[in-house]
Amino acid sequence: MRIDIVTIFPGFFGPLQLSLLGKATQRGIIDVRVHDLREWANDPHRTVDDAPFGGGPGMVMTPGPWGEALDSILARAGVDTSSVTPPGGGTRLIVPSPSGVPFRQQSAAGYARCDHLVFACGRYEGIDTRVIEEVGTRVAVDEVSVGDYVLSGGEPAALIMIDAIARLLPGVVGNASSVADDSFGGGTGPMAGLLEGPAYTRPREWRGRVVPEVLLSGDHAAIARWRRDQSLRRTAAHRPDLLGSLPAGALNARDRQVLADAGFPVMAEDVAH
Ligand code: 6GU
Repeated sequence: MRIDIVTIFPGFFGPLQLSLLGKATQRGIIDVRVHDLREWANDPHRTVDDAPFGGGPGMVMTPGPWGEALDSILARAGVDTSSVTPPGGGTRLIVPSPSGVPFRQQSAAGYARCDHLVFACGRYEGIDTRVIEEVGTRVAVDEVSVGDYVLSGGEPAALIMIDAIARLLPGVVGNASSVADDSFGGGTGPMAGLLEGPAYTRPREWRGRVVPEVLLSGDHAAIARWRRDQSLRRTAAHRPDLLGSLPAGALNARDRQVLADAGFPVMAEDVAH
C-alpha cells in the first residue's frame, strides 16, 4: 500500500519507522512518503494560512498550496483525475478533522483494501473547504475524526489511523488470529462486539497476586468460558454502550447471569432489536 502524507510537521511521522510499521516498511508492505506542505507555498515566507473570512479565532489553511500539493501527489501516483475512485480500491484522500465521520475498526478494514491513501493533515481550525470540494470531484475524499476530543492538528490522528490500517495488511502482524480476536476485531467469533479481557504471563505469583487457577488448568472449555465472562464484565464496566448494540441472540442465559451478577442486568429486549 502506498501512503502519502501532507503536513507542515513532517517530523511528526518519525514513529512510522518504529516497531510494526517500521517492519512493514522494510518488508515493502507499506510505502510511506511524507511531504512538507510548505514546498508548495510560493511566497518568500512560505505562508500556508490566513485569517478566516467572516471573522473568528485562529487561522485557516489557504487553498493554493493544498491544491498544488494534492495535484502533484495524485498525478505522480497516476490517479485518473477524470473520475472518482470507487470504494474498496484505488486511491482515497483522508482529511483528519474533529468534524469528520468517526473512524472505527470497520473503517480501518475498508481502507486496508485500498491501494493508495493520501492523508491531508491540517491544523485544528482546518483547511479552506473548497480544497475538499474540488479534490472530491477527482478522487474519493473522507473527512474522518478519531474521537470526541480536540487535537491541535490532524497529524496525531493520521498516525492513529495509519497504525490501525497497516496492522490489518497481510504480513504486518505475525499471527493473523491475534488481529481477528482483538476488541472491535469485527470477527464473527464468540467474542465479536466485546472488549478483550485481562491477560497474564509468568510468573504465576507476583507481589502476592496469583494468576487465576483456571488459566493453568488446561481445560480449554473452562478457559474460554472464563475469558468470555471477563470480556462481558469489562465491556459492561468500560463500554456499556457496546452491549446495547450486540446483534440479537449474541447473549445467552449464562452471559446474562454474568452481567446481572456484575450489577449490569441486561433484559432480552435490550439485545434483541
Ligand atoms: Cl482527525 N483532528 C483533530 N484536529 N482533532 C481531532 C480529530 C482529528 N479527531 C478527533 N479530534
